[in-house]
Amino acid sequence: MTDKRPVVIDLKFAREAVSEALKGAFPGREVIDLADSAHAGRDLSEAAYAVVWKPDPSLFSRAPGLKLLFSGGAGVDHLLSLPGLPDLPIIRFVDRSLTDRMSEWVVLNCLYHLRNMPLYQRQQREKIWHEVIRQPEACDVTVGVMGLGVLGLDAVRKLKVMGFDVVGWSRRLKKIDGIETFDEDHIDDFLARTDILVGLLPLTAETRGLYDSSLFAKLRQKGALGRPVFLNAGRGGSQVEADVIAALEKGVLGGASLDVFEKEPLLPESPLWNMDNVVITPHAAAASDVSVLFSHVEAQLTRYERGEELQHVVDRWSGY
Ligand code: NDP
Ligand code: OXD
Repeated sequence: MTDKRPVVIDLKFAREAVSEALKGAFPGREVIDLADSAHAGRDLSEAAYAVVWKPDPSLFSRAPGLKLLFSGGAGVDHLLSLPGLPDLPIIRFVDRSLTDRMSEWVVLNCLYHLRNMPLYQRQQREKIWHEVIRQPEACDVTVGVMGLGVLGLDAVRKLKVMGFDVVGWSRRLKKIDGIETFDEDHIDDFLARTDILVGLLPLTAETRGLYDSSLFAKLRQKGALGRPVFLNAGRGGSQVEADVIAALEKGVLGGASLDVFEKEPLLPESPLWNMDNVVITPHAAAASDVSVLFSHVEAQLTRYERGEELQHVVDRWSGY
């Protein structure tokens, strides 16, 4: 195959970022950006490829000739849940800078809770000068990372460099130097070791609602931090938010950092906003760099049109 067939863009990202990144992207190929009003009602029957983030499902009936679908992010739950999704290869976004940013978020938030920052922030607001005497070291604290894929593997290595004791959990057992790992059948052993739980799982039928009261109750109590802490930057659908709130209120959890929520944006009435020991970021742990995304898509299209094997193809059966 040698022809450069058109690519449709349906990315619910910041408009300026997409428009800027489209300048010079996909040389020699027609680009149909559905956010551009000039393309409203446009015939998409010639389009062969689509780059999407939370697309309008009508895309699939409007563009029946699609051959490949590219996710604008690492996660693909936004696509797999869509009605009328055709049975095409889905390629997800895997990128060094996205991975680095996620690890920054994870390390930052682990350190934030380790170093009593929620308390010091409150003291700062109240002009209180009081040093916490009991200060555990990173090596006294076990960080348990759920999900040892592209993001989890990078995060565990960087947490280790910071001195944390690190354990990891994934569906299939992984072998990682210096890190104790557990498979899906040994989740309770993993949780019993964990002081700071880090969620980096995709949202699938198996991971939906996984972070609930019964899971929080299995985390190590009376560890070096006193009470366990919960971090989630995977997907909000994996957390039962009412249970997160209850666990924080009852002291089963000593703190949390959440980048993802059951419903985004987080509703103004959520008690999470006002909890001193909770850090909230607006699904911003590791946003896609749109220029890099388009370069990744171009690289995969070159492979495809040369008849080479595609990379980062989603396993539809597993859901990630
Ligand atoms: P990968 O597909 O590379 O890794 C997924 C990991 O989760 C694998 O280790 C996999 O196990 C594990 N896993 C999946 N299902 C289960 C299960 N049922 N039980 C146990 N382990 C399971 O994904 P990435 O690391 O690239 O990304 C993870 C998620 O992070 C994305 O799907 C997305 O939802 C989220 N994300 C969030 C961002 C943000 O800004 N907040 C940015 C980017 C991504 P195994 O290794 O055995 O297959
Ligand atoms: C992603 C995200 O999946 O930003 O890449 O959530």
